Amino acid sequence: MKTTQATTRRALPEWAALDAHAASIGTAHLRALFKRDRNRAKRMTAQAAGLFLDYSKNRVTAETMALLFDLARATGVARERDAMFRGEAINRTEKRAVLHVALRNRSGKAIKVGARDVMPAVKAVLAQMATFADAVRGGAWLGYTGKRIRTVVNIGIGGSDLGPAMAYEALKSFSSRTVGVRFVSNVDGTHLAEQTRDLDPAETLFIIASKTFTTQETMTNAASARAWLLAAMGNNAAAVARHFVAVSTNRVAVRAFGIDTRNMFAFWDWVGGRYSLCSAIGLPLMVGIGPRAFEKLLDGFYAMDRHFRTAPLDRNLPVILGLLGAWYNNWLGASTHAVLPYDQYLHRFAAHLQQLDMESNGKSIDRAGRRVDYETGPIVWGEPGTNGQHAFYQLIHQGTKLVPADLIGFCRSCNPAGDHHDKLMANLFAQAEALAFGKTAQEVLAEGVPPADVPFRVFEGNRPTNMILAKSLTPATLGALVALYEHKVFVQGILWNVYSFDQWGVQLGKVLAGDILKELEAKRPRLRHDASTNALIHRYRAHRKPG
Ligand code: G6Q
Repeated sequence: MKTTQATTRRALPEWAALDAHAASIGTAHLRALFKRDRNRAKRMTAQAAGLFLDYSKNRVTAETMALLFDLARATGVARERDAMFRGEAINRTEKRAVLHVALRNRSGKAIKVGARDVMPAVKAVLAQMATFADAVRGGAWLGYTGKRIRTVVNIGIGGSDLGPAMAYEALKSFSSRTVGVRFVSNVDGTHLAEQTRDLDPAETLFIIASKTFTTQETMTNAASARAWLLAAMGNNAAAVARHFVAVSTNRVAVRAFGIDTRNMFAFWDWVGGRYSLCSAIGLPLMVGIGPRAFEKLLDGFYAMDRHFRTAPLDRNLPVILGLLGAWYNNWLGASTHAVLPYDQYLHRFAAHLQQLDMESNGKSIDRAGRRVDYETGPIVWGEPGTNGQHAFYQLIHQGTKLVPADLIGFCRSCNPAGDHHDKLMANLFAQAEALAFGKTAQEVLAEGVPPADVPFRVFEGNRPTNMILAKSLTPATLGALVALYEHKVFVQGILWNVYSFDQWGVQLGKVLAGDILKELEAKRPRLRHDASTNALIHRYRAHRKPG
């Protein structure tokens, strides 16, 4: 493979400068940093697309940031970003362009893959989605027996599930309460069974969402859903066309399933699964919130795209977050990154980011095909506040591990009731403050705590957080927020010199599962696995029948 980045990252003088800097500042306490620089809280902020970022509670100085921006320049972050927006085939291991930005390009300008402008096709699919969503929401789309559709069930997995499932939950306050949307992803039959057990097939419509239309989980669930429908429709195959639509790039397989290809919503190989929320993969979300709100979501994505493309590096939110993440990951020894939204509607946000980040940058081979000798993507996780505070925050406050965290909050609640929101926000601000500044032994003693108990009550502090604040959780805000993280992941992929847009690591397990499935189904299989796998398969075969 042609190498674009011949120098290893460690050999860059800008990397070495950060090594030296980390040795000197690594242990500096946020208490001291705030004391030393009275303008810090004002200076270390940036905003774009309705999002305000306060990054002052990070273990960095102005010099750290300057060195990090030098690294961004040295690794060509701006150059690579521009190549993505130009439609170059930057996904080199799969020889594809990476153009999720075209899906929300609201500029009216062309975006080309090769010589072809992709915008007419993007707009045509969005229009087709809007017509369909309006028909389902308005009751014009009827089931086979003439009943209105009351529930849409999206069947997909990974990128064809997590984005729309997260966003539907996030934007529930904007959603129709007459047409519900559910999501089925797991090949575990329990998922489909539980999501359909209280539904009337005559009022249910399935969206089969699969880029390839070959994914084992999705095709298995789709076949069972079809059987469930047909059992209620007297096995009349003609019912399928009124109860199934498809989102896919594979027209032949969609037709073979029995779906009318007029009810197929296309997308393209330059849309990666985990970056596909703004494509037809967003169809269940559009049914839920309606085409107008979906457009606002696209506006939010676009506003952040424009910011990422045009803002100087030192005021560029995705660049700042990407660099801070790298600072902890590569120089301060942190191996995880927590995302803690203070909004119940964002309860699936971390799950979406987990795929976005870990599937993109969970790589150990650099763009020249060498094993990296530095850390790459972190373990991403999180839960909404305040729930997490009563569970795992203990470790963040007083454990031995450094856990940098993003805290996300909204000034207005979607459900204002009494003083709930002030209490929620008080917790958000309090956590950031406590994590950063902690509580010293003297402060604990001054509270009258017996000296023997003091060590247990001390909070070291110096736990870094980014605070992201927005006015309220709207479709536009959500779009900006997701785009912020998408571009952060992009920036980090460049810093670490890995290909962020492939996911070969998913392959091996898929192939082995296919082989083992045959062995589970065979009468007398000859197992040739390792001793442990063979024994487990035997055990399962012996015990799978009840009785
Ligand atoms: C995402 C990955 C992966 C993919 C699923 C579903 O970036 O490529 O999560 O989305 O494996 O694939 P299909 O859409 O082809 O069913």
